[in-house]
Amino acid sequence: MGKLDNRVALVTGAVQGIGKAIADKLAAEGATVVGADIQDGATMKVDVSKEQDVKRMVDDTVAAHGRLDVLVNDAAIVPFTPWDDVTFEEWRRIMSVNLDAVFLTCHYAQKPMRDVGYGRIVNIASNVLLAGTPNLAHYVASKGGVFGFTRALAREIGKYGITVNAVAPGLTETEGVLASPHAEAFDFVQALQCIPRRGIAADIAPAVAFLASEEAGWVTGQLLVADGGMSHN
Ligand code: 4PL
Repeated sequence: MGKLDNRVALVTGAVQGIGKAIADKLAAEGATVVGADIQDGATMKVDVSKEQDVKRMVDDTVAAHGRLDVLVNDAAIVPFTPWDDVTFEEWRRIMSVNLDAVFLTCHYAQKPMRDVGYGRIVNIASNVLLAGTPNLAHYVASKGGVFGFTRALAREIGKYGITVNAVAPGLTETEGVLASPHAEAFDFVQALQCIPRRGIAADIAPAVAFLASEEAGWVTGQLLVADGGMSHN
């Protein structure tokens, strides 16, 4: 008996990192998981910043599985650029993938959820929206937007049985992070945490699974920070 038995879940950014751990965890809890990604290896190949791709992703999920209970927005770009080197083009690209995509997926996914009066939306933010971490200004802005949108949408669609929450991971040891300049930040970040070790993707997935479950129905519009206590000051 899993907490997501008979549920259909759509996870974006599911091929690697935190998104893969989330897809695996939801499947372990009994869900049928559709993993969407722009990279090879996904159930569905999707550019979440493209409206037609997102519409097709939701339509195909409902056509294949008859319903859509859970949407997890994990797909994102994690840049590392001092803020005055951020070009407007780079700014727009981050906003497009990290924030516009959350609007698009919610826009299309809420329809089948609303039709049955049930849904769980979990948006992956980041604890940088609390800390204002340097070299990530555009990413911080996009994640602040994700949380703001989460709050507003929760207010508007709660009456249809849909909850909308965000999870804020801290720095997490993933393929993407290890291949980036953020890999240099682990010692510094670890010193700020209550729990002194590196965060891994499997630390984040259970928080998502809880918010995606039926029993979390009284929790909506919230930010669940899963960062080893870094943001607890
Ligand atoms: C604490 O989400 O949460 C670096 C890079 N450091 O992307 C993040 C921290 C990064 C973070 C993040």
